[in-house]
Amino acid sequence: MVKFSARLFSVIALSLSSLCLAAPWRVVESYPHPTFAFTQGLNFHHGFVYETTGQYGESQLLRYQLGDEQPELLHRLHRRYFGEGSVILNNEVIWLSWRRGIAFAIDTETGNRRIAFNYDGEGWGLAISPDQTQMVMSNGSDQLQFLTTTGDVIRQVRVSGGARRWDQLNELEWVGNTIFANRWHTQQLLAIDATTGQIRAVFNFDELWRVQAERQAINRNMSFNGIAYKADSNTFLVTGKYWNTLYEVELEGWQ
Ligand SMILES: [Ca+2]
Repeated sequence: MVKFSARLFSVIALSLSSLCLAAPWRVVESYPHPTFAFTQGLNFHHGFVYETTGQYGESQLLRYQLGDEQPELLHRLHRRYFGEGSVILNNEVIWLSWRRGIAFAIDTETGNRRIAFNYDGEGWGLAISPDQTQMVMSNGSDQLQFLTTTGDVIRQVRVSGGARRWDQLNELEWVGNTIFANRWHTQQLLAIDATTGQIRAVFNFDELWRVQAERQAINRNMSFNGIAYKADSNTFLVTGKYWNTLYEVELEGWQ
């Protein structure tokens, strides 16, 4: 494990035109992250990270423990599918396939695959409610769609806060009545009221992106993405596409 420099413990201030939603975060630990992983879905379950990745021909379901250098490959999608976000439901990983409209279910023991359900439009991020009765899906817009666990649409909410448009919603995580959302091509993490869609807090992770840019030959597609709740410590795991580091962070001011 890599010990972290003290400068990242500083609070990051973000000025928003009409809002004061910037919220503090700090790194408490850092771990290796596979640099071949175009991170789309990040989950933490029974001591393991379950990560789904994207790109045609490179979409994989990985499993590893914090600190592991070599992830276990549970499943690889055919090259016609572009993997996206995922959740864990019972003993399966439910995994979106971007524009294909298919949510796959991968058995975490056998790696076997079946079709869980079909969806309309694009599938980007996915999260499951704490009571495991509903899912929420993003599609790259500023809308969040709530689904039953079998894929039926329950309702749709527009994410809002101030005058600006909060589109490009990507990877998701659901904690209590808050939905956390990455935004594609930004280093922002939003904390959103699950009932109303109102943004409660914005965490700006530009500082982590700069650290990664010093460690790796980083480019614009290596966006901050991936958020998983670690309930035992009330912390969050975050990373970015192709980053070599997975960070464990504390988030404040979102409840
Ligand atoms: Ca997640």
